[in-house]
Amino acid sequence: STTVPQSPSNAAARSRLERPWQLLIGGRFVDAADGATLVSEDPATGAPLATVAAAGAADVDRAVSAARAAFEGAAWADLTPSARGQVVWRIGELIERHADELAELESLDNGKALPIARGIDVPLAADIFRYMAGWATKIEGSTIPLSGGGAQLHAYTVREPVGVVGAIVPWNFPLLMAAWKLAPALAAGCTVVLKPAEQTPLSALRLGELLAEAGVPDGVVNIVPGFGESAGAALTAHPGVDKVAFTGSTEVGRAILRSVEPSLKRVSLELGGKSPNVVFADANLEEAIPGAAIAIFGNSGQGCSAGSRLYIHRDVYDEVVSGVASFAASLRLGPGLGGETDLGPLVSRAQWERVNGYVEGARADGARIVTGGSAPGGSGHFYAPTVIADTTPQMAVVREEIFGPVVTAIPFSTEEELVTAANDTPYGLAAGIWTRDLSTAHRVARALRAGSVWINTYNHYDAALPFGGFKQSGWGREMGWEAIELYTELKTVVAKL
Ligand code: TXE
Repeated sequence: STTVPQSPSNAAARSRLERPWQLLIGGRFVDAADGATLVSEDPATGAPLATVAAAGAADVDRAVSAARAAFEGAAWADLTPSARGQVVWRIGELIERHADELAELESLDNGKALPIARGIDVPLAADIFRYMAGWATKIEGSTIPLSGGGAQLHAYTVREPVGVVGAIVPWNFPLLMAAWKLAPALAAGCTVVLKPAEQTPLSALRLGELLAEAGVPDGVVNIVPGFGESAGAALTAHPGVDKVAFTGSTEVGRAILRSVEPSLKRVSLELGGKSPNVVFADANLEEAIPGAAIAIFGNSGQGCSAGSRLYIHRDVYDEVVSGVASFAASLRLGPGLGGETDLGPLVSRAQWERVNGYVEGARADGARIVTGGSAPGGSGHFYAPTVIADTTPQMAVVREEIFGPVVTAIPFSTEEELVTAANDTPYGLAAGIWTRDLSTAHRVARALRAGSVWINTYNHYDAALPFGGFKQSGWGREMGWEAIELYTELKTVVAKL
């Protein structure tokens, strides 16, 4: 149907959808000051799913004040690191306890297949809280021997929370992207104003309802769904925000840098990608072919590290292209909660238009559509997984991030030619290498300019692994210890004894 959203089978998710969705400010759920709302839709049907309070500048201002008061208040600042770590751990436990409900809300709101939400998004979100909980007690400084001043001086460093964090997240992994920011920020002792994407605010708001039970004091986490140009821009420009943590498009990343120019607040950016995935002639094709297909078609291609440029050695080019194309054709498109679904719809009509525009552009430029390249029909924002061949390096489909289930298959002959082509991009988020040769694997891993390189696997994420981009893919690394560095300031203390 084009008018009725899918209905969750999980009773908690079903009943949650019957209650209003409001902003979380200072521990209370409230409407927007001007009463504004936005409508979140079910991408599988295009039907309205939920009406959600939409924050404006006044609401963001209230949320930042609440976060500032909480940052300075004893309830949070005076917690021992151990107690803070336990709060962060309990958030992970609560996510796990509510996993079925959160997964259904995520699948409905974003469109992704329920097994993906239940098997990837939700467990990884729980895991980052557990992982970061452990760091809360290990945020140490050092004592530093000095060259000048002799034995009369004692010098040391301490790591302190950066303060109020403005976190802005996208719609492709809504709960997980919120978790990647909340978990290290809270472990470090910061307070947060989180702005979910306007397309997918539900899972973050549901998480917000669980925070008090985990022991998060009022105002430590505030959640302000709203549009980018209003709520998002108000948050990045707000003088009460000490640090902006953003995941989204490179274009908005640039806008954020312009908006923080007067205040020079801290910024971390996780932006777009156009990641090369390389199949050498000696690769185990039984693994490389499905691996390359899942690397791009997983989450309907809506992943920043999607393996969107598939470089294949000429000796195995035809075999790999036809293998990836048949894998694509075998994927079952359907609604997220549909049961038999491998690939859900794209998140929105706007995203569908963007993806289709790239494919039509490639067709007009003379590229060959091996499979896909169209809507499979029916309502919802479905797009068939697509393989494109016979491209040239200058085509937009090779150069720009598509963020849909579209891969360009490009042949190469020598390793040198491959490395040059793979690095010929303004992005540098991730890369994949499929080979049985250890030396080739590590030599190419070293030569590729990318923040993550996967060998004989792809898109392997773990809370312990730093993730982020070279070049225009961003600033900073999320996850691992490096994420704690993003949410702390280092203070140097020198004392004359
Ligand atoms: O992203 P936006 P969009 C890429 C991908 C996709 C394209 C467009 O290529 O096709 O971006 O997607 C908020 N100040 N990625 O338009 O606009 C916005 O409300 C402050 C890659 O949806 O960047 C949302 O919360 N915030 C990416 C978030 O930014 C602003 C994931 C992301 O939206 C703002 C998503 C502003 N001026 C898209 N304007 C990845 N790296 O994974 C928007 N926002």
